[in-house]
Amino acid sequence: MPNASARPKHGRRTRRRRREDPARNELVSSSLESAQQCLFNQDYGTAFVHYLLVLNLAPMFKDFARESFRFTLFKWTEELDSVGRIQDLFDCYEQALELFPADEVILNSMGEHLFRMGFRDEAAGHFHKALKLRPDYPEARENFYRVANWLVERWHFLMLNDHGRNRKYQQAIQKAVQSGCNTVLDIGTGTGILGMCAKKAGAAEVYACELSKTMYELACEVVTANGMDGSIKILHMKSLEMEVPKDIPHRVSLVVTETVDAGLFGEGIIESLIHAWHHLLLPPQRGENEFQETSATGRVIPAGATVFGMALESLEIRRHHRLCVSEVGSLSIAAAGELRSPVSCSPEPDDSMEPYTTERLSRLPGGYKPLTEPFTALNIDFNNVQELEGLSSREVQQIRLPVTQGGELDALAVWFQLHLDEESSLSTGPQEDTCWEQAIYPVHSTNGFVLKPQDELLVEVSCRDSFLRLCSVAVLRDGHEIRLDKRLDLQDSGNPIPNPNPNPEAELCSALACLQTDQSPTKDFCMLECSEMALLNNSDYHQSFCSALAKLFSQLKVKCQNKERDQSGPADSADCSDLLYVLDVSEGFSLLSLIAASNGHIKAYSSVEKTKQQEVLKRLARSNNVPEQHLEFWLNHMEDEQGMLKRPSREKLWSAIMLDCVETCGLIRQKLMEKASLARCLLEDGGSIFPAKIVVHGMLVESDTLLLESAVQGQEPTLGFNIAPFINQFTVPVHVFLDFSTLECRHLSDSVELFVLDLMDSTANYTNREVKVQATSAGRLTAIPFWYHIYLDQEISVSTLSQNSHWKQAAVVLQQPLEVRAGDRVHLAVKLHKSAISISAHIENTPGQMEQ
Ligand code: 44T
Repeated sequence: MPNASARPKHGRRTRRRRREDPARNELVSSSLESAQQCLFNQDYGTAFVHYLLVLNLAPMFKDFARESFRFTLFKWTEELDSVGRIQDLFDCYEQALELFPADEVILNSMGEHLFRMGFRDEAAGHFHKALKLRPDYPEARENFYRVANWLVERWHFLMLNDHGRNRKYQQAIQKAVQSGCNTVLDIGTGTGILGMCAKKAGAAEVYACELSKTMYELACEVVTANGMDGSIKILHMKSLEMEVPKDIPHRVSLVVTETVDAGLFGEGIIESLIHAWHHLLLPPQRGENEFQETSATGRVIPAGATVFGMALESLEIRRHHRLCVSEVGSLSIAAAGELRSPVSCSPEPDDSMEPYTTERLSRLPGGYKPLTEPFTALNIDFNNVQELEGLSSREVQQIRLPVTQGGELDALAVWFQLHLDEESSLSTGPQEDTCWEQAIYPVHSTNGFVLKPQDELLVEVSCRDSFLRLCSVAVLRDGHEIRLDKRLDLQDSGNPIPNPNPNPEAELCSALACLQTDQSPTKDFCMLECSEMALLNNSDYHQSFCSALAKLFSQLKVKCQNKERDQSGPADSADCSDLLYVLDVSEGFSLLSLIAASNGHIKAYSSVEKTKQQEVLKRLARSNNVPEQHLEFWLNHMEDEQGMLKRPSREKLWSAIMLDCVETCGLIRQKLMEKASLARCLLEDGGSIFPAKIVVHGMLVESDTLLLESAVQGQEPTLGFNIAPFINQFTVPVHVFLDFSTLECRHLSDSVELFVLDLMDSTANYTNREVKVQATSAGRLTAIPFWYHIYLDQEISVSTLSQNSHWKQAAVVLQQPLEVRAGDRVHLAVKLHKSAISISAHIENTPGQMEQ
């Protein structure tokens, strides 16, 4: 036997590898073959596993197999998605990204899944990465803009542009550090600004934590760019998970934070501070007279807050939170039962309900009427852990408020003063010249009850699940207490509140419907989004549909009768006694299918998905004499959503298809044109899709507000720090959810037609259009707000700008403002990519003017 152990090691290794190679190669090639075969057989799961094996064993095939691998991944994850195997789906993406970490298509697609699942922050991160890899990748760009708009990121621009706020925080931090607080933790650091203030003020140790991945990465970039990467330790975690000494070596003497939302507690500041006092902060200063070294005690900036409230009347709030009409289109909706917006702080706890929504009262369309003076709802000391802990168990506080002006009680509005220290505070009040929104606690059930100046309003203030809750419970009038929170009580007490639906027949139907489904009308309610509620209250919209549908049906009837008359009746000819088929593919809750069906002789398909909402539609069908079999729920019959627009049965074609073309936020719905061309193929001769056409209108404006919300403005560094270029990467060119009627801006032109989307004729569409607009006054052109005229047919249209619209508006904000003089002709290059609009502007006859 030769001396085996004396053999050189590398020789052994080489030989072993050589011996393994054929087997490995064989495995690779047979797996590749299997992958392709499975792909051909549409067995995507197995194909995916084979590809994983191949590409892990033989990375040199990556370029060759990239396209098929992506295709397999997308098909397989689509399947996993449809059967709810979400964890598996994300595992597949993780594995794919391990193989192709810089593949922008995979990153973008994973972002889309994340977004759909509600992980917006992570989704934004993926779209952002995809865009960084390929800045001209339009899909990722469109996705990123949509997500960036969804995130609360806009606040960061507002905050960083709010010089008053920045300076006050800086001064308070500086004072604290100079008085001896030399170890600092910034909770929810965002861009890192407060942590950097502490460092600049001379703090020896600064820590910061941030739970959002996107913001954490941004903070790291900013801190590095400002030369502080060695001196501020940033952690990607929620402060509640932090421990001493694992995450920070010892307790700190100062916590700085601005984790507050419009309702003060919505970002969890109470839990964060209770946890910080127990685990991260040095003990608080004891008595006032007792001297303790500042560096040995802990404190918090802000030191506390005072919360204010006020009752108000606002039609805008009302129409988003309760039903204000008794008829929608041709339908009586008394039998609908109780419909509620998902915002309520009723005494019965319900997880799905937000206790408040937010509005900037100064920009509320139609304004608001204060019904009481502002009152103090709560005082809280952030430096007193017992007080923080006691908040949830505090007794419900009842406040009696004299009504100062008569009106309908629509909401309680809340704002606060944030006391940074003994000297300095910030206010989020509606009168202040600040950008902050107020919290709105809508009132659901006043049944048209009107407050009078001699009344007193009874408001309950409490704190549950660390949310501040305000509830108007009763009105005191002439020594009587009239409850506002319980409808049954109201009826029992025989109080004077009128019934808004004095239709006994409909009431009876409603009662019957409730009996049949064994539901009590007071306990069981159907939840609608605020925008769905506003849609129901939008009479013009439904009336327009009613007229357009009736017109179409009578045209089709005439056409059919003509045909019947002309043809001498072979079996396949039109039979006018046949039902017409109508499909409503609106997103969310829609009554359009029922409105169509109420025309008689129509079979309508609704896309309403939620069981409770379907029940409402069924009840309404019954009470409006629509035969049960004439209303179907499309998605109940569908295995996969892909088949969405397939016709109901082979021999029937759709007479009308209703598409939901504009999102509440003011943007054209994604994939609208694809849906429209699919829908066109499914129409019977003479049938129509609604809308037939959309005309985009816009206007040139100067608006500083829009600039402040879109990017950190000016060349000046923020508090001396270089932050703007980093956060401004998240700038989006299109602003959404605007109220153009109350936007502070100067109009620089009349409104103009920007674009036409013909949904009935795709050949008439273009993706680029040059529009010339005459400036009517001089100013800085900063933005072009836009809205839509939705043409149901050639004559009937609805505008998304109308007063009772459930839509908001959007605006393109130019990267560089353009100085215009009255009379200038401004050229707008309007582009539509998929459903995203972009606009650039330049002035005619001024050579050298840069395009935006
Ligand atoms: N609110 C301004 C500031 N976070 C933004 O991920 C202030 C709004 C404002 N990170 C009225 C008045 C004002 N641990 O990036 C976010 C968020 C992060 C945390 C780690 C935690 N426990 C948290 C909690 C939140 O902090 C950042 C800021 S919170 C967003 C508020 C005059 N309306």
